[in-house]
Amino acid sequence: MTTRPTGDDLLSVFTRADLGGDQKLDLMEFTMVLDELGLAWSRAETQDRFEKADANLDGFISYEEFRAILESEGWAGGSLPGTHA
Ligand SMILES: [Ca+2]
Repeated sequence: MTTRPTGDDLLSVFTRADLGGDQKLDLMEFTMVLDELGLAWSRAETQDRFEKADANLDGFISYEEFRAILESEGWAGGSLPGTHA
């Protein structure tokens, strides 16, 4: 059954990956999120996305930044790749 990610799902994924519980993701945590979402990126691509997502350049991805990068790439709101079954 295909379920499309809602904001709550994204928050859930974000919270699970946020091992430090500080409401932001470092590069390692961000990589875990991508893995959980079934997005297979190379390390270089992941780093590139991370740097793009980090809008305020503090070295971490906040939930807002996380949402923004997912939306900009078209994953939030129901267009995750369907191949991850
Ligand atoms: Ca940031």
